[in-house]
Amino acid sequence: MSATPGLRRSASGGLRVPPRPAGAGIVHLGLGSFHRAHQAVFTAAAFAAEGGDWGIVGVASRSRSVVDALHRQDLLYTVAEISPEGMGLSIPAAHTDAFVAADDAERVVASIADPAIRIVTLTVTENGYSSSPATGLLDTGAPEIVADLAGGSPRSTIGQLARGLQRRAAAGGEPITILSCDNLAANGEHTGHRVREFLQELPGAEGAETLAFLDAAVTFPSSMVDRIVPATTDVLRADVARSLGVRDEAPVPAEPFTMWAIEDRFAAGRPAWEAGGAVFTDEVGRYEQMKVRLLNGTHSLIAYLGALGGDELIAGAIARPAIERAARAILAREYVPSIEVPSQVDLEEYERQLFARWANDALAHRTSQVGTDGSVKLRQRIPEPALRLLRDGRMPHLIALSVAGYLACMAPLPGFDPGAHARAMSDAARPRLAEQAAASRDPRELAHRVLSGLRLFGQELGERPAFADRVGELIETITRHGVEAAIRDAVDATEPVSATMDHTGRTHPAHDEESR
Ligand code: CS2
Repeated sequence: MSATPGLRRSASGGLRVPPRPAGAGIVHLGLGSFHRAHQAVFTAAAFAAEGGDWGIVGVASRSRSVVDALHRQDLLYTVAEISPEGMGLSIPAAHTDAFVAADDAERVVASIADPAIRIVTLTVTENGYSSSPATGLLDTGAPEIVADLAGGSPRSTIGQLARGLQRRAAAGGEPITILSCDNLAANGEHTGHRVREFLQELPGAEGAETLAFLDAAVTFPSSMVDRIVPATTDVLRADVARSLGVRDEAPVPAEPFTMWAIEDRFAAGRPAWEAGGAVFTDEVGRYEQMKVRLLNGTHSLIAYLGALGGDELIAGAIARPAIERAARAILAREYVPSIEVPSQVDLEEYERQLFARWANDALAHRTSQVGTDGSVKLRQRIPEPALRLLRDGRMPHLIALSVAGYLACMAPLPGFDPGAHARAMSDAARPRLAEQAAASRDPRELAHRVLSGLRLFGQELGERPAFADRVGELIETITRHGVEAAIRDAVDATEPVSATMDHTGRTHPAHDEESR
């Protein structure tokens, strides 16, 4: 590909385009904005510090626009770090190639089998692992899995991994690491199990050799990733063009904060990602739990309540005292008591940062983006902390409010208009939820149908009728009296916690955000 005159010219204009790895050692599935503002930045930092053939071959699943734009720009793009203080630009040079899986499915398999590739990284979203909502196991009835099991070029991520590893095993079995970077609890284990389940489904002994290879030479470390990355906009393209003096068609906006905690189990080496600030730790499970509940769980609450209240942006939503009150209450009373804090993390500082990150109004992070795909995202975020309280005989009122907000946005009952931001949220479950809403006489029935009938948030939460009742009540309050009344109802109903458990398992007096 020819070098982008623009981005090259910008280098002489002051923005440094760093050298990049000569060879590829990583295949990345999911060439979206998040990867380009997170892992690619860490990989560029690792190369600057230590060199190495750790270039990334980026694979987009279907979308051609980013791949085409990147090729026109010599695989370079800008990361725009945006805070209320201003915008900082950088160019992480980490990619050595990019292609679209839907155009070249065979190449995905060949790339995973290529002995030069030593790591496959994934950002395919919570949706991309083909797991059954009810059992959590591989959904062997899902059309893409049925097709991939039947043979031919795989289309699902799990099929791509399994077929790529199958070919790699047959071609000599060089060790390799598969590293999930999605917001799932125990994401490494989860990925490894789904790949094994796929191989076990293959007829006869077809999967046996690959399963033995997996045991001997493939690792699936877990990792916790964190950086808020909104969708790119034309405004950002114009801002970047003004600052650089040239046009970048694929810039990525991101907050300044970034974090990556990784389990150090790599079968065939790894880049020095610590050069970019990554933490290698045995406590990844704790980091994941903390992030998926405190950041993502509360994010969902803010997004649904904000959208219902007419807020386009997360920053606008959290600026409302009622929503801030709900966020502080869910953190202090329902999420923080459910986690074990990693030993290197100062929880108070982490929470302080969360509120500052959500309040970053220059970032333009939309409530509809965070609210999208709630059916799969909430499944990661809410059932365990909710069940922990329910088992204790306590009602998780704020988690119930999150689910009520979600259903008010996604499955409005006749006569209720959730507004434009709720309508802009997409979710594969929308048609099923709309059917349930149409068949329900009232909010309580809707909540029961979704939680206990569809088991949208898992088996166990579906067996808690009191929780569904509470969700139904809160939907009723939202639709009759508005979001603020529902927040008052939910927050006033919770009791402040008296103690939380620290990472050592010891309890200590809770700092209840509400009382600050
Ligand atoms: C957000 C996340 O869209 C969402 O559901 O909660 O994308 C969040 O911004 C990232 O996980 C931050 O690391």
